[in-house]
Amino acid sequence: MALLADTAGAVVTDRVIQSLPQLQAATYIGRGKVGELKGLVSMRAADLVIFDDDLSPVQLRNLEKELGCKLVDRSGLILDIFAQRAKTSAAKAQVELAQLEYLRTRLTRQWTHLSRQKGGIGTKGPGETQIETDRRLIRDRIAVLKDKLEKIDRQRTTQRKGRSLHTRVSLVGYTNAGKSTLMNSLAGAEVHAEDRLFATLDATTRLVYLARNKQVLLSDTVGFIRKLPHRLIESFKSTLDEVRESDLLLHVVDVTHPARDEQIRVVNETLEEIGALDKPTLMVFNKVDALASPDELAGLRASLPTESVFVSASRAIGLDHLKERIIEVMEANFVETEVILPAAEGRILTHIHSVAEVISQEYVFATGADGGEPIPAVRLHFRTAPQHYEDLKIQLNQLSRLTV
Ligand SMILES: Nc1nc2c(ncn2[C@@H]2O[C@H](COP(=O)(O)OP(=O)(O)OP(=O)(O)O)[C@@H](O)[C@H]2O)c(=O)[nH]1
Ligand SMILES: [Mg+2]
Repeated sequence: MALLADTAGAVVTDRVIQSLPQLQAATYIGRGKVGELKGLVSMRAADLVIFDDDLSPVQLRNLEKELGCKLVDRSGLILDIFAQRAKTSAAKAQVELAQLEYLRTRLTRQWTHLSRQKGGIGTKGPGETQIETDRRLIRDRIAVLKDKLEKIDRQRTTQRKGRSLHTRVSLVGYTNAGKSTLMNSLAGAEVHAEDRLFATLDATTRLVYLARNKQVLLSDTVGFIRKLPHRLIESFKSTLDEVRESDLLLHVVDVTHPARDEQIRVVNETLEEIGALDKPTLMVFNKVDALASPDELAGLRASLPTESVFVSASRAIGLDHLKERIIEVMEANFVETEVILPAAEGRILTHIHSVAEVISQEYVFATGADGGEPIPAVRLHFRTAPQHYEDLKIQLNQLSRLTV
């Protein structure tokens, strides 16, 4: 929460915590706490009170009135940060849509004062008319944004289809875990990374060389956070499609974070929510350089699942091992096959060599199904990714069948 506030540009002066057996419907926190908070607000001359939970419009209104300063709840704050950080037109549209959806449920708040003043009960006062006008404007704007996002969505789907022959890997993880830094180290890319939350809002995709003839498309995505507003997840659908359609996820964890385990849980819950929990996933524990001692790393290695990978994205430690693990996972579902091709089919032969791992290649003479003279041919035994195999099968089916 403190990091979120800092990211939004606020300076935190005090923190107030209350454990209540039951929430107060009117003010969320108890009466005594409201008084205490009010005292702090005036003593510090605070401009803003932030709640680490979502408040109802009524609670927001009541508390704002009592405290005499601006109030933001957790969703409101996260939306604000997203709005500040959105750079591309897609991210901006996604954030604005989420903001309007948030505002729509809270519209009454701004106008109650006016409507009570100018219009009596049962009469249609100017305040109420204003609300209706605003509602209509918001509805229209939401329709425009949804339309725009649908277009972007279609474009991105086409772009992704064009890349479908590559194995696709997505970086996922809690915000600030080091996803963009890892992307930069692996791809030699210049993706924006910083010690603030939600540095990345848009998916960026780069080609990463793992080994000779082995490359994947790696995508960096928006970070997850505890209690991520639901409407944000929905409006970022197109960015998150990248995750949903990946062949492999790299779940990046800040190993030094005190709430590490909770962050892992939150990420898994969010993955479940977007329907990507069943993807093959490698756990990547990042920032090992910042651990207190080598003993701590040894302890972690022993306590975490053996297939976990430990890296330092910023110091480029453990990246070779990570690449090997990615190759292993990729190759686990490779298809192995043998074909006989006319030696004259140079184009297909070259293609196979570029997308597959050739186990053996032998020059033979082969005859077609219709008999006839044997022709020079090549017998190839190779392994390749399922998507390449499907693509090759289509090309090979156009040739006549040869036997030796
Ligand atoms: N010590 C240390 N710091 C790291 C490492 N990797 C990343 N960081 C720092 O962690 C902070 C966050 O890094 P980012 O790469 O922006 O994190 P992210 O996961 O992309 O964050 P969001 O885009 O906000 O979700 C930055 O200050 C990085 O310099 C690492 O291996 N070691
Ligand atoms: Mg990032």
